[in-house]
Amino acid sequence: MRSCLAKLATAAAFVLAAPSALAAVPEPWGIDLQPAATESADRINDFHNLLLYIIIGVTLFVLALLIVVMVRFNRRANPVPSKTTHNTLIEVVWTVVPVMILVVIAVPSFKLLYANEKIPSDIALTIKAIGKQWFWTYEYPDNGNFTFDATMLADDARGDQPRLLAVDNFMVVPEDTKVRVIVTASDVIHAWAVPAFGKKIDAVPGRLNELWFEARDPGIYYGQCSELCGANHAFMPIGVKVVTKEEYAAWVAQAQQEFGKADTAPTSVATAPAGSTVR
Ligand SMILES: [Cu+2]
Repeated sequence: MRSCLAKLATAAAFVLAAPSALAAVPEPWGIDLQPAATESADRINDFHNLLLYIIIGVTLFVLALLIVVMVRFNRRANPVPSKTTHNTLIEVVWTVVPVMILVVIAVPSFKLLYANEKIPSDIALTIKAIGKQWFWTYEYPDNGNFTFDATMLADDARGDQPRLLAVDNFMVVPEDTKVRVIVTASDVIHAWAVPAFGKKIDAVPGRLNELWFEARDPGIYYGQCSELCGANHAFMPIGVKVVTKEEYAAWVAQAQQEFGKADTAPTSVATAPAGSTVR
């Protein structure tokens, strides 16, 4: 009992000592994308901005045409309309120009897709995320194969964490490390998504999907289940805590003590090992 309390104290100390700066959360009245925490998210933000410039140009051009038509060709200004129905040059132009715009969009789009989807060969850490109704289970096969659940904390228990995003256990990863997340589900389709990482992938029962990220800065990054999965879909947030490599090693040592092995993962309250979340 005493050692159990000591473990809890260690865990609490770790949580309190860890960087408390919220690195990426939705903000009231926020209109832009969350600040990027990975190179993938940088590229997505850049592509988003490119599209924004293009769409502003197209919209202003169409607006200008509309104004010209309304001013110069209204009934009063132009009482006798032209009977022209075809103009080969303008028809070629309004076909070719949009095609060229689409090509300008397509090239960086395909490059971005490839860069984001291709799993790098020098992955340093693999974590498995399993979507369940309605929480996430994480397994750390590279660090002794421990496993734990991450459930949402209710309003009276969330402390400083944001509402509906607060979790009892963070998925902890080291900074500047290429992490692969293998994503699956045990009941229905969920989706693992963290906007600041620029990552989102479906969690499909009986199937392994994978994504990767390399977070630059320590901090806490939140996401949500992004596939409608049932009544409590809105209440299975994803909390990722990025820490320094030393802090990660300390967390692993403590997590190996605190959490059960993935191979004997509890499926019911009766077999839940000490320290795991009982529900
Ligand atoms: Cu879900």
